Amino acid sequence: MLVIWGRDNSVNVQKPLWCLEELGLPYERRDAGGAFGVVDTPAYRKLNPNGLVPTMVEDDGFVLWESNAIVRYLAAKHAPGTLWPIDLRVRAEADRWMDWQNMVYWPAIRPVFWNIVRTPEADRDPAAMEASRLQTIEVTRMLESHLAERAYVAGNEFTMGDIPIGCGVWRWFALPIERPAFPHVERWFDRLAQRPAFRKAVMQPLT
Ligand SMILES: N[C@@H](CCC(=O)N[C@@H](CS)C(=O)NCC(=O)O)C(=O)O
Repeated sequence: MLVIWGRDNSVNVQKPLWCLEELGLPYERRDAGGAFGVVDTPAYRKLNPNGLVPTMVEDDGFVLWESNAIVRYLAAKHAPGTLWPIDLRVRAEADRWMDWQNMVYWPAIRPVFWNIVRTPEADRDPAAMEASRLQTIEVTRMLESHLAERAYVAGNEFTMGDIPIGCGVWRWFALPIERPAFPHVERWFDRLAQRPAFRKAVMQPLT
């Protein structure tokens, strides 16, 4: 059976888990990372030299790491025409927002998320938290204007492009922080929240 290594509270692990739930494929998730350790063992490093989660291992031993690469692979293999757009320009749009989540959105929100969720109150850095909150608002304006004209990030259908940023925006809405209204992002998020796969893999209390 396909195996996903990684703790289920990780934003990057939740991406392939959500994808697999959408696809209805059987898989086994094995705890690794954070308090579970594992990622520094020689056996794990052989699978993933980064010592990070997630790592996917297929039945025949094929190994893949990098969360967005795993989502792309699974979508291309199992869902061409739906999660994996066939039209090159639609697929490029999905790809773009996947990369944007990794390179722009997650670096913006990570400090405030990490301080609130993973750092004891006495050790938090209020200046870094505030800078991160403001930076997340700034970058979310891009998503807001993009979603003003389409239902999902790559057009009017749900695709793999919605998966990484959906995982990120769940954290934004779940954090106890002040946020301006982003009506288009909220409407898009409400659509995602109607998907059982998203609720199961992602919309869980932040830990
Ligand atoms: N670019 C990598 C980043 C992976 C990553 O940073 N994973 C974090 C969890 S979100 C991790 O493994 N942290 C160390 C740990 O959990 O022990 C990806 O998208 O897969």
